[in-house]
Amino acid sequence: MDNKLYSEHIKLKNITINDPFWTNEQELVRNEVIPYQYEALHDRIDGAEKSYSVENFIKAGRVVEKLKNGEDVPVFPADKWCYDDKNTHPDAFRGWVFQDSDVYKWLEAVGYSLINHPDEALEEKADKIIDLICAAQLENGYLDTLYVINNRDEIFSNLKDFHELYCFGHLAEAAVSHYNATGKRKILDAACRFADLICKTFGEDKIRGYGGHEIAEMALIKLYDMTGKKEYLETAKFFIDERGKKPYYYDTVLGRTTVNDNYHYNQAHCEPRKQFEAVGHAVRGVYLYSGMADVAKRCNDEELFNACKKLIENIMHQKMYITGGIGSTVDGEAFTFNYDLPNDLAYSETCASIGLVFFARRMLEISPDAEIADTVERTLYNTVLSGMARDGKSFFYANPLEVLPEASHRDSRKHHVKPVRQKWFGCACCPPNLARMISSIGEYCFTENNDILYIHQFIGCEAKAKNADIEIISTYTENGRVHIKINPQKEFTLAVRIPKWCNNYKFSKPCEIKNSYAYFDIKSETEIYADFDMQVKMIKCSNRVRANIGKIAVTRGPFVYCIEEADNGKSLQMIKIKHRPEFRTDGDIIYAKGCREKECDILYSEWTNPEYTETEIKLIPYYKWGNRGENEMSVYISTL
Ligand code: FUB
Ligand code: ZN
Repeated sequence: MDNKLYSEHIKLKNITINDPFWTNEQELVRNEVIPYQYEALHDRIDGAEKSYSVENFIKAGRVVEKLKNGEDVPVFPADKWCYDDKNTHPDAFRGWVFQDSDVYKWLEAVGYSLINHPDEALEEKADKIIDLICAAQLENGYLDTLYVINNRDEIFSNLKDFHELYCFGHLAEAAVSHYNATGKRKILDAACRFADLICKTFGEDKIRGYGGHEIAEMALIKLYDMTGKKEYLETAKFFIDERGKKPYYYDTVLGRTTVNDNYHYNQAHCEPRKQFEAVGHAVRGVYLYSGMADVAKRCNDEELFNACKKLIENIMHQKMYITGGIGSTVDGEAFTFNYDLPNDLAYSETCASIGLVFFARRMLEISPDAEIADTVERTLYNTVLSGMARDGKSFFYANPLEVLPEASHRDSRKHHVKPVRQKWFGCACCPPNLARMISSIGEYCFTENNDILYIHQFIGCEAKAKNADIEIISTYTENGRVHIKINPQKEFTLAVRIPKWCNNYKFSKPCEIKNSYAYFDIKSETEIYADFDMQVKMIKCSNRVRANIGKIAVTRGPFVYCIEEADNGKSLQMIKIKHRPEFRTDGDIIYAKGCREKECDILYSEWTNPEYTETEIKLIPYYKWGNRGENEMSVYISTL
């Protein structure tokens, strides 16, 4: 790890996306998701689960006003993860303890969207939300509606469960995005005031705690990068270094004298720099690892970077679905053990894949690695996009690789596996996370240092890099073709990722191939055509994954494919694909020769050769599944 080679991503304000595939996704977010979520946050969507988020900010604002006027404010218990409207006093906080974060994520997405596409009306809505948020901030900078409304004496008393540092993290990320978009400081100043309070509260000779749901680490780094205030970096590093030290803070605070809990769920079972296997709640994990990579880079901390490297390798090689999903179990929304990747029970939370992209991009900034960039691609084009319906109006939280609607309805172990996307969720972390990810997709395409510009993702855009103006004209998702125009201000090296899925590629200019990047010396205005052959492939999974023995998955370019009942009839488990079938493509549909095994209702009978009928299997990209009503779906197909 040589700090001279550290890179940065190109910031959103220097990128204009213009891509036949992603522009459409961004427009869906801008025109559908952001307005829809605004309504959801205000509880104005019929039939959707209540959010209460805006209501909580309004209530907290009233409390702050009363406190300023010296009026009495009632105290309500702050003792649950979720406060429903049946058993909650009308003036008390409602919803999940982290409900504020949904507003912040919406605001962050709005910031990115405004950078891409100025919109006065949307900016006005954001300003109104910002006024509500800022009105809910206590004089000392504290800002979390749960405690502001319910019980100000218990602030920071349950860091393990109650998400104050998590909500702070999302506030800070929203603030940076909004400031970058508008130059307005109101929410940024509010976030910095809360950050200052956090820095004053936590540290060596102060409270030696850390958040049960990580994100404050990477959020503090965003504030540090923006303000240069070293306390933000120090506190982010403190949160990482303190985590998992014995005696455990979470035991100490509960007055426990013996270690009677294990904190794998919170990645607090041991010090992060000694963590080499991804464990616990998957979103928390990848948010922590993102913060670790951020700190490793800024502090040139090789030990921390090595832990990050082991963690990402463990994820990519043993704990990630072919779709880029992570977290195999609903129990704790968590990673399980190596090669445990069940298809029908998969949790694979949308947020976890988004967090994996955050982590991967930070790793690329430290050290370019085509496998990590491939992982970003795998994750974005599959699990991230499958989280949102094609009309942008409904969402998946869990992203299974096999669905039988009857099982989802009748087997409680599979209640998390929804056969159709939901309008909204009481715990609505995923939809606004998707909105911020898709709106900021440009930040995942390039990294650069003074000498080398890396193109990791082939998304059509115009970008202002350190040494050049770049234009990418891309039909990558359709036919693997990318046209790169470079107008350099000085000589530099351009490195273009060669996707792992591609066996045959061509570049129109001479280059040196090293570690799956093609390196070009750029001395003057240049155009490069890259052609990546988008062959349809059958992919096998390690035979250590029990669920996939005798099965294959079909991929084309960055897309993983699946079969759905709407195209192939019920009982998808009867469909068998031939060993090396001829594939036929029509747009983004793939057809393959296969057959269907005859169904047998007798539970047990003596074995005979199965009977088959020939059939044509129709496959669609995984991210598009579930857009035609409830039906069976499977990524893996049995081979004949
Ligand atoms: O705890 C906040 C969010 O709720 C997590 O990131 C999600 O996994 C869900 O548990
Ligand atoms: Zn989520």
